Amino acid sequence: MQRTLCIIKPDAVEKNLQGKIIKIILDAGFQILNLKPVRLTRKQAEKFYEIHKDKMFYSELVEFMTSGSCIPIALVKENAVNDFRELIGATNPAEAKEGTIRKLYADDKQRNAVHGSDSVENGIKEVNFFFPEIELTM
Ligand code: IDP
Ligand code: MG
Repeated sequence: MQRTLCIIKPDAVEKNLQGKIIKIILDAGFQILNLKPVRLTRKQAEKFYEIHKDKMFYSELVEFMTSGSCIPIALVKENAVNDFRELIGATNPAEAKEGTIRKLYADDKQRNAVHGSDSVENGIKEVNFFFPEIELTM
């Protein structure tokens, strides 16, 4: 079993898509370990996306991720990391496959509805970032 972190991003929460997105995730066989609506502080968003700090889009990304509430969700499933990346689709919705969450609900490359961890190691790290208590119970 693997863990992966989903975040329903502010664009999707603003459009009230959280129910539809969570249904897709559950129908795909993921189990929710925990979820909580949060308004990220600038510090949290900067830290979470630290890996992108040298990219052109970094400050805009931090701006976007702190612009409204988002919903981090700790997920578990066999092969969770790759399966969730498949389920969300490409970063740019214009390149995302039919039926993926980003194809269905993303506005553009930045406002792309959901986050998904990109490796097993980051899945564990990112789940712990929002849900440190999970480490103690699993
Ligand atoms: P990912 O979310 O598909 O893993 P990353 O390359 O890790 O994509 O980028 C993290 C997030 O930064 C993206 O989901 C998106 O919100 C934003 N982003 C990525 N590339 C661009 C861009 O070229 N312009 C604006 N925002 C971007
Ligand atoms: Mg990424």
